[in-house]
Amino acid sequence: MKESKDVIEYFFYVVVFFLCVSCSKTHAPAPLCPVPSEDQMRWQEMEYYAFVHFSLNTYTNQSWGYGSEDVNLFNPEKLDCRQWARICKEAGMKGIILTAKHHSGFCLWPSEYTEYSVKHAPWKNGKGDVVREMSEACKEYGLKLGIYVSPWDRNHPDYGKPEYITYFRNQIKELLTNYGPIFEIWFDGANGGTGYYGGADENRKIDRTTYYDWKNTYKMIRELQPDIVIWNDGGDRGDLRWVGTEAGLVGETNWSLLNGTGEVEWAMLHYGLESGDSWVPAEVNTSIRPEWFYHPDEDSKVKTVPQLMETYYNSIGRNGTLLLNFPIMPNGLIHENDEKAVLEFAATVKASFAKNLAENRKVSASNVRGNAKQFRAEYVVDSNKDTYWTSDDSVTTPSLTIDFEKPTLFNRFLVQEYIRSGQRVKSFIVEAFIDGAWNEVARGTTIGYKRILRFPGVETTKVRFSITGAKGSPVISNIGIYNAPVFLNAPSIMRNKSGEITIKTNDIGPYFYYTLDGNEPTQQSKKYEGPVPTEGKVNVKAIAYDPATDKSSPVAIERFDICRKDWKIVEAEDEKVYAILDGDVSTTWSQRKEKLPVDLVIDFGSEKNLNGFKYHPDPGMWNPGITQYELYVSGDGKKWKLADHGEFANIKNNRVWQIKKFSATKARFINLRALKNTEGNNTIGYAEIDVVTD
Ligand code: FUL
Repeated sequence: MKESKDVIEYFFYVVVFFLCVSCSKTHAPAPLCPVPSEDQMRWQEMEYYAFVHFSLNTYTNQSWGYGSEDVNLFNPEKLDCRQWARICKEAGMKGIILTAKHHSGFCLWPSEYTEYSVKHAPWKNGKGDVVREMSEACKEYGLKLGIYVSPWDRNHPDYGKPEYITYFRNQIKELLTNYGPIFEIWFDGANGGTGYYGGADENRKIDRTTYYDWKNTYKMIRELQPDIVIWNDGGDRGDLRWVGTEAGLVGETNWSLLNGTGEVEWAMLHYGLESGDSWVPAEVNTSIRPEWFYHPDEDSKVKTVPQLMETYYNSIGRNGTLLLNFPIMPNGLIHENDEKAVLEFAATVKASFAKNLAENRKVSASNVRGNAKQFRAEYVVDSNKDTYWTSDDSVTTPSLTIDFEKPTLFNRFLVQEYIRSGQRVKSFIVEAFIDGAWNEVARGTTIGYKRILRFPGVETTKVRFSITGAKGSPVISNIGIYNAPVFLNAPSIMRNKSGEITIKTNDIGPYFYYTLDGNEPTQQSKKYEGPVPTEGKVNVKAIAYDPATDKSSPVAIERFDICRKDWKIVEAEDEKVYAILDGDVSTTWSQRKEKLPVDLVIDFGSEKNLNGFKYHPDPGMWNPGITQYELYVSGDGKKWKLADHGEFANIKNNRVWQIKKFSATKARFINLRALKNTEGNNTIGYAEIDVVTD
């Protein structure tokens, strides 16, 4: 009896064992939390969408409106949101985020709660509504609509008081109720400071961690728009994160994870946090021009295709989305240069990823989870984002081999994790089988939703993708191998203090051709053989040309004002200060004084007709730049007159040339007085100083 019971028990355990084994073979890997929500998934798959910056300060050439600008300035005689939507659609974008209210507080919709809006502007006799026109244009072009609504409001008298929160929520409610589905809401991190504030004209500080009571605001938002994703750089963690720079790149290592509470340091924004307890993926926001709002001086500074491709690889190619901004012109349209650039960019992206050389190729894996069909290696090349290859739980470093069966040339490797199962991969390598051996072609760290590696062209019959570190069994949904067209970068053009022009590039091997008379450079133009001496104002245009491929770069353009040869920095303690006149923004100088203000006095050597000046902050992350300034002029260095004062609004996040114009004045000396800096201390950093003369 006992024996037969033992036998039955034995068989029972055998059956259970086999059941368990076969079950474990067929089960998908358990999700490695945190994982994305459905809203975050939908958003991530959009990959690429637009920002448009348009407000009253479009009419005053400012980066940030102060809140006192006259609503009568707002009269975009050709405003056409359909033009914006058409361009974005043709550029392959999936949505548009509109600055419904920027820091000036001016509302692009006729808000019930303020008089500072389109309803008092001459445009359409106060009957216009840009948000409405944008939402209709998005609908017509099949694009999603997003809303930027600035928490900081430099116009509102109550900003800083609890009453403002009710006002702010009422505005959010209007925007999320009256314009259809909103895919993303954007709360800028710039919060508090000087402003008009209904005439108070003062400095107002708020505690950005508590002032807005984000928790309840989020609750209201999610009730009004259950599918929305929230971007917030200012307080409580939203659904998405800023990447710590507006220059158009996220870290090569990019975890879509952060901790739900606690301080977020810069590195966490840029690289994510491997051990983070919440899914907070990265959105890379950058402008197609240096600045966010339209400035006519930047018409020649629209990013070129190679620059935009660089941004593409550094955002979408690094597990981020790309939010690319168009500044709207005062007439209400996107400038033709921006349209041309983005359409060429779109065509280049299309050409680069036109043919997946791995598609439907033979693939074998070192390990397939439970040897089960539903996890087999071929799923990485089946063009289906819902199927994947994965390994046994015990195998975290498997590899895959893709067999081209004939020599194939490629220079891009794209890989995607099935992120519904969590972000798992910590590192991987790509190898090519050449002359009977595996040779490393490239290596990467994190993958996430999408990772693209670039490298010089390699010809091979077989490619091996090996995961070298992962948090669990890797879950890979897609692999793409491409041979993308390669471009020459537009060269950089600099003029040093003595007036010599230098032209250079990081690409290896090209020649340069240039003109100094405003004509377009070609191979028939002057060939660059070394520094070119120049005097006075010059307009330099240059191209790089590679004889090996017979390809030219886009045209680089720089307009230089008077030569800085005779300029002296008054009371300079050492020669290092002249880094700020050497034409190279990567060489910098800083001065630290007991207290603010901090002066920088320059003697031009002779009288000049000034009508503006230029300041480039230190492009490095930590050296403070000037945020509030006064610019004094003098004929003798003793008697001074204030020529201009104002702010360099957004230089902490976007360290680009700041150009300020003022009424023409004669001067031999200027004093750029720094009243405040980005860090609230007494150190002031400079990369370059220049002037604008008539
Ligand atoms: C920044 C703002 O201060 C800029 O003006 C711009 O709106 C950019 C997208 O965010 O922080």
